[in-house]
Amino acid sequence: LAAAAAALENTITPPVKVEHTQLLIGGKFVDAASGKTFPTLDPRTGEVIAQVSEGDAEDVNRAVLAARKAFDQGPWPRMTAYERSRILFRFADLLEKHNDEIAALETWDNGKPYEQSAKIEVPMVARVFRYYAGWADKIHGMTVPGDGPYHVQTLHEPIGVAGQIIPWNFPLVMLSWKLGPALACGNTIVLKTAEQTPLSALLVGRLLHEAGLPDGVVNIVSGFGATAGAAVAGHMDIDKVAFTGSTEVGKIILELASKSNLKPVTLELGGKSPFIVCEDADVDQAVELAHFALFFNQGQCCCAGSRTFVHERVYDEFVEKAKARANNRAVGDPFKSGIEQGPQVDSEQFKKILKYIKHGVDGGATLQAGGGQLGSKGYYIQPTVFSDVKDDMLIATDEIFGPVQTILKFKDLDEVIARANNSRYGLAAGVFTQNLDTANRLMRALKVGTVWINCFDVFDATIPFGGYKMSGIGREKGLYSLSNYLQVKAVVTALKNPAW
Ligand code: TXE
Repeated sequence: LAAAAAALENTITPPVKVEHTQLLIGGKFVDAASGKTFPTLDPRTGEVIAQVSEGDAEDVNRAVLAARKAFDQGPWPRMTAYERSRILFRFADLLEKHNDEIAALETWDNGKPYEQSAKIEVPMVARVFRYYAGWADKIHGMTVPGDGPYHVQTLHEPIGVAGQIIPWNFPLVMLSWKLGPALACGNTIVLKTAEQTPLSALLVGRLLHEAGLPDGVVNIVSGFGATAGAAVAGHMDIDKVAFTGSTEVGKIILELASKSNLKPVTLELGGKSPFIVCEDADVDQAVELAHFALFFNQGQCCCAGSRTFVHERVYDEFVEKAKARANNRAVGDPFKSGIEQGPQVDSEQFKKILKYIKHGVDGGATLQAGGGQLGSKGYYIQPTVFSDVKDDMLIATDEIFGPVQTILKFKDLDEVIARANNSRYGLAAGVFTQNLDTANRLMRALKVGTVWINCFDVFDATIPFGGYKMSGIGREKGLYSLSNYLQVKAVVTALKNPAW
């Protein structure tokens, strides 16, 4: 750890220039109406990367006007679905062409390892857009056998102007899950990025236009939640809102939607996902997968396997090996090759995580590894492992959203099912077993939106994702997300001569 901390003193210069810092409205980069800007910070140092235009309610209004015009009068919903699909395919090609530049911006703003941005996330974003490009010309209604002398059909129409509010943990991946289906269905969009990570979306916004997207179809407003975000959720002329973020803010979004125009809402919120290691597990493999399930992306995953339940028969061995694995985790400047963990995104998250680590220690859990800041600048946290965690400790009930693994012991399946389900969240679960009956039982009993069996964080564009309980409403990705962005219109035509 001392060597890792010392290495943090030399900050690597990111291999990219920041080109876009203004809002993207009506196909043009423009200043905020107020002229205000806010700094976006490098999580490695806390230093300013760039000043970014700070959108507020007035800018959201401008963006909605542009999106409304593009929807009501522009070519996007009117062109053939095949043309829309070709623009999205061209955009995916441009993402690949600019892969390294986009990845560098993402890492600079967010702190995640560059190799993760460049080899996993930007390629995944291109894949998501290709997936939805493929759907664009396969979205259609049905002919329905009505009861009377009528020809009954359904038209699947775009909803109109979609408002989308995204978080900072996967800025571009979240953008793709939201823009992909909305665009394939022919909607226009006002996207509010997270205030911590505004940069990559602006570059990608330019590429969308280079690919041929008409002006006003995608408008990007950087800014804060209480101003720009609330203006999106409460807007009278936005027809749908999709949000990913905290459960607390998810409730505010629903309220703003209901108090304004009752726009439909999809929410992807927090989690406290169980990762269950059964007695037949190969302990080495289970340790590695549980480690990945929690520590991936600095632990900043809504679906992180943040309650590691381990069967008593393998518990002691598991704890020893989990501790060793955490102590071996490569933490450092995310631009350095071979780094597994960079800094947390900002000082707020950093302080929140340290507060939970203190709760863990004060609450009587056993600190096996880590437990504090790494180095003295930026927002790096030592990979931390707690054992002897009890269900009612705050570290076992709350979303920590950081590199803190909590290990709990269990005796049998009935018990672990009840304890795993005893959470206000229901986003995901991991199950590690070689026993088919155990896997079958757990996959049905767990009240969560995704169960990963002998794997974790598998996120194809094709697989629906979303939560039970307070983890959200609706599903993103896959076929399921298209219905979030479509209206179904029933058309009933009287038949003059029903006989033939
Ligand atoms: O989330 P917020 P924060 C969880 C995680 C994290 C905690 C707080 O536990 O520690 O939330 O993070 C916008 N009206 N997740 O504060 O505030 C905001 O600008 C409209 C889980 O960053 O929910 C940003 O764009 N919008 C999560 C987005 O909401 C508002 C990912 C998310 O920010 C708003 C992130 C308002 N009143 C955090 N207030 C996941 N599910 O992956 C804020 N926003």
